[in-house]
Amino acid sequence: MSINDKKKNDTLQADACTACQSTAEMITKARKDEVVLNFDRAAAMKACPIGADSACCKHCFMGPCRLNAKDPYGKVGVCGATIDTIQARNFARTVAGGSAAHTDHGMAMLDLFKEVVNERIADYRIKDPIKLKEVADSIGIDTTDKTVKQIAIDLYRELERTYVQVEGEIPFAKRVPEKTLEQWRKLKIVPRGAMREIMEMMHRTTMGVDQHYENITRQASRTALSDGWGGSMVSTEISDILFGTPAPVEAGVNMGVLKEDQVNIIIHGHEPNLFESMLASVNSPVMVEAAKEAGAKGINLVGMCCSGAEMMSRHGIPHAGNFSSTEAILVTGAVDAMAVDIQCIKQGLAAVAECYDTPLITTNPRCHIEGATHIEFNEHEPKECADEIVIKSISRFRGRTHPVQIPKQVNQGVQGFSHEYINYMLGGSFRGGYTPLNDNIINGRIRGVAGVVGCTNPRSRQDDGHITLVKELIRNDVLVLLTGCAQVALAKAGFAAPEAAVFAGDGLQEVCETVGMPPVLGLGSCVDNSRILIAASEMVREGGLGESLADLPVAGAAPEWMSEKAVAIGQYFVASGVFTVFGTTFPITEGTRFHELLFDGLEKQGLGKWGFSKDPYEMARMMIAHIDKKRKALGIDKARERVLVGMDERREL
Ligand code: NFS
Ligand code: SF4
Repeated sequence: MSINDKKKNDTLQADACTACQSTAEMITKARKDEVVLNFDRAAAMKACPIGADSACCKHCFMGPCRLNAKDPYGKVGVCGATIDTIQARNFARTVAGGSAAHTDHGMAMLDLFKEVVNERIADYRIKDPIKLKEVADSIGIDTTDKTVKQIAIDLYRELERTYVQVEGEIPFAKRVPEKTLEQWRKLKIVPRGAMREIMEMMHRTTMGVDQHYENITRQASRTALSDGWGGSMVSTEISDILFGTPAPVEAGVNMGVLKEDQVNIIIHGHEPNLFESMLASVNSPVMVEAAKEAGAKGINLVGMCCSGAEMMSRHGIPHAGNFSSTEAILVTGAVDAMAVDIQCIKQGLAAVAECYDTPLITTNPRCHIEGATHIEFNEHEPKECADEIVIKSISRFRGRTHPVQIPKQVNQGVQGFSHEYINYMLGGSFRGGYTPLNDNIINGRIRGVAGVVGCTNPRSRQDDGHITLVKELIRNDVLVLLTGCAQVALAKAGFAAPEAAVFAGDGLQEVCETVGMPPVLGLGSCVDNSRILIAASEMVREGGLGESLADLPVAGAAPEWMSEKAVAIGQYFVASGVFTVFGTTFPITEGTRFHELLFDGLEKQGLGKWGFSKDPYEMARMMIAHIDKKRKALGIDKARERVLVGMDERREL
């Protein structure tokens, strides 16, 4: 970008870019420092309108072909492909890309698990043997009289099928409520193995293969389900087994978690193993001593994005911010190293890191970045890489030349609500049944449950969509489950604190106050969206709320999404039976048959459906209307009226 363009962008107020005060402070500083950030690049890069409508195809080179979204049926591609084929193929490939990311991450976790079980890695061990047994039991592995190691070996072998199985159903299909699974079987969308589904998806969307949008979408569902009930779920369950199942823990969030007088290291990415090893390394006496010698009071390890959300949920590690803030935080001048692994890592980080002499370190063989230092993380010798990152950060601290300006905000809150804990907290026994949650829904104190997830996107004001939507939902007694960047957005806005229950409607507030929980529950990273699927399945199994996932008074949303992974998540929620509403943008041409299928037709097949609105209030309205529709179908709409009248009467007294 030229300096002139940049000056033009400077007129864009920082506050218009973000609802996060610390990020706004850093945008302003960046402009003074003449450093270009993601927000500036978004303003300079007008989104391609044809791509935004998903009306173009470059799957072969008779094209690339552009159709006209204003007259969608007025034209076809050189091969004759219609707007519906083109959109369905684009959508399906997005799902395949997102699913590949989650399942490859999950498979890496399973590889790690195998090495730990076979005692080839000394640095990690099975931390939660109870969860190990539960997961094994849940997919029909006989665990009686078996040692932890035997169960672990059996579990490894079974879960490997999630990826490599050629025929049959993935192991976690056993967790799907029967009626939902029946529907999937009827539609032939029960996933075999993720590799097979993704491969077939890529094949079918290449030039001249599947040219019926309904058939393409069916395979997109199957592929997405191999992520949600496959790769992502394996990732969550194995990470819990290896590193511990989260339980509520207090954590500080926002840029103020950086410390001026300490060596600050940021870990940003998605796999917990790098982060776990960094934790060991920064606490080792040798490293702490070295930091002190360099004049630091200590070493401060903080997270960003999804692995940060996971570590915050599991161990209470401080979290510095979500996706849109990863460049802005470098502008503090206080970051002595940023180490990254995979996913959501902007290449733009390299240029910003260079401006502040912050070492940017890539660690995963899958993700190198031009201009960054690559120190490969080997889980057999994790200390090597982790220690080197710490040493680099200490030397950056010693030689700090840039003035340091750290925004002051830190928001304390409670994180770490695994589905196991949600049930326990609401009055059940840890790892028991879901009766209390169901009871509170049936009696109307809780109207329904919403999962609000996904990214931030510089195409909409950072955090604003998340906060506005969630405020509306809790005000209307909808219990909100959060993951990833959404979880961090709400934590920064103060909603992870139990005191935030005052923003909830009367019924939800009463439940929150009784148990001492915040009105929004943070579950961890994006792969931990699988916890929402498990919680929803438990609700069905518990009884009283219908027989399939599609019967539940629940809804999902990703108000500020940007990643292919978000579309994969959306499609596995939809295919699981959940109404899922996206904000910011949606790659589709309205008024087409494909649009009709996603936003209506899928529901008629017994699945969920998509919704879209740029307005978070409208998103909330759509979700609440859906929840009420489901309550009515279940015959529990009257109960809620009674509870609310009861609360008013109590007030009067
Ligand atoms: Ni999930 Fe989005 Fe990335 Fe995490 Fe954040 S941007 S799709 S929330 S860090 S994966
Ligand atoms: Fe054009 Fe068809 Fe080739 Fe796509 S596959 S680029 S629509 S000719």
